[in-house]
Amino acid sequence: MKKILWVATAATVMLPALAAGQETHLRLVSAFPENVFYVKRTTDWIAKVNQEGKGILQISFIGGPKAIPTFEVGNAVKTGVVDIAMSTGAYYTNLMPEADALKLAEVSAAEQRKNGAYELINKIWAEKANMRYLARVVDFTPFHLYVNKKIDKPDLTGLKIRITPVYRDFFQALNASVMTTAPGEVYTALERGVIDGYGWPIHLLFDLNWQEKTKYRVDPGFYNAEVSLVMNLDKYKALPAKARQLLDKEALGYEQQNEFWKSYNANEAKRQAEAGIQVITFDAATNRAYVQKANDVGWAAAIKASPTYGPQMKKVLSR
Ligand code: 173
Repeated sequence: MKKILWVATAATVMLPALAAGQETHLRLVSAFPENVFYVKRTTDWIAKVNQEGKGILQISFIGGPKAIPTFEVGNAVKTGVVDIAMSTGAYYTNLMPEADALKLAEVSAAEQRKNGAYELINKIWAEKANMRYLARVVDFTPFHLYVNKKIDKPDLTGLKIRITPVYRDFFQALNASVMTTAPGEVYTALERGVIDGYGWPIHLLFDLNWQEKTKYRVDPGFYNAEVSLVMNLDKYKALPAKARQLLDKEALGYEQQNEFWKSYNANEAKRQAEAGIQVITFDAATNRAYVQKANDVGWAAAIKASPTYGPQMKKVLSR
């Protein structure tokens, strides 16, 4: 009797412990500052994953660039210091130049899943950065040049512009002098007059208070801002099947929200106008040539940096 009781007690105590042992815990960082809207969207997504993943998969948000500096996030994922990052490829070109080519995509993330681009990206990301590319969570979003000095043609001679790898070749082709910084350093650089402008998407100026220090936005925009979830490949491969299936499904679900950006971006442009940011634009032919130049310079740089994969990426990412 005594023995039976002991066995029963042990079973009740042990079962939940065993179940908990099956639960996978992953750590996620953001390469963007914590007050940027991308982080709110991602922590909302994490909450959903954790709700649906009880006993299977739980994700913890570790923090933004204060936890891991923006340009070190890629390496932290590659080496497994963290499991997942929400980042743009431009922040981890130190691992592979191909990372920055996702900005050149003219086909949506949904189309990339169908036309072989997603497989190609995963092949390259695995080979060069030990990463699994989970999902693209920003799409349909142009980048713009923002300036504090009026220009009447696309010539940035004499202007110092804050960049990341996204804008480097294009702005240099427009004769800018350039300076690379993480987003977290842009406000101070503007305030101190260290820069005359910067590259950034159409959205999220207000999250960082840059509207206070920004006079003009140059239209049209160019490229297609990319922000994605990337994961340490060893960690991904080692996931229990149930956890991996759930993660894949939830990441796809997040990516499928990308239509959201269309209306959000329209509203952000309106907010900028209301905040007094004026639009600089050129005649139709100059505008066309400006966007064409961005694309030509972008692909030329991507192909030069990656003679093998650059052309393959161009084939599946452009129209
Ligand atoms: O920091 C940047 O300007 C940048 O490269 C970027 C890329 C994607 C989304 C937002 C910013």
